[in-house]
Amino acid sequence: MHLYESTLPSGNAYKVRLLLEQLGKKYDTTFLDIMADPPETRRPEFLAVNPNGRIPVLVLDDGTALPESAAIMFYLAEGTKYLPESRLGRAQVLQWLFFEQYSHEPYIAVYKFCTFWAGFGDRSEEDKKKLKERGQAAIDIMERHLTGKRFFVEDRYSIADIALYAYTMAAETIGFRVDENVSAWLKRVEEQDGWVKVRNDPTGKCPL
Ligand SMILES: N[C@@H](CCC(=O)N[C@@H](CS)C(=O)NCC(=O)O)C(=O)O
Repeated sequence: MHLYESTLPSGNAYKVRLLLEQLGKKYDTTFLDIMADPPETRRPEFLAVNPNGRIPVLVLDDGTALPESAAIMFYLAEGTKYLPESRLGRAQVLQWLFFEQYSHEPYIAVYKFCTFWAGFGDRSEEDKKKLKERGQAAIDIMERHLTGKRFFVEDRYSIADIALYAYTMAAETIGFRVDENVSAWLKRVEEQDGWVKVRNDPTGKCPL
């Protein structure tokens, strides 16, 4: 398998890398510079792999290119302990994968990207406030859900936890409030077999 990811440590690519490591899968990596002009993700060679011009993309051994971190994780986790077997458990994993993509990542990932690399220069104060409020709302929903629970679905570690962990682990550093349940859950994820840290930032701008 071949993973396309970025030279900057992308949380979306981290989800896939963390799962690949926990599964003990072998894979090669191509790193693309998303800050280049034009970004390497928007050049014809890569658009032929993913017309949506975004990493991560996992190219399977038969040559099929699979983009979207949630779809890649769902594919890799099938038949493993990282995806529940029950119909409801699988649907609840999808529930949190969709939550992450619609109500969490668009705020917290963007806030992280602006904080460390892109700056907030071309965004209004109102826009910045909206990112902060909506990101915090997502973390607060996670905090309430985790009351009395160790993990998000069926109280066992799954790709729902990986999806939510990838950017939540940066939340406190970039100024979001992280309360007791989420904080304890972050540590629990880090104790899982095969857990690997997010890649270091080659530009040195992100301290995580
Ligand atoms: N929904 C996608 C989002 C992927 C995404 O936003 N990737 C960013 C890096 S984290 C990217 O490729 N940016 C470069 C570009 O847009 O050209 C996923 O979960 O995989």
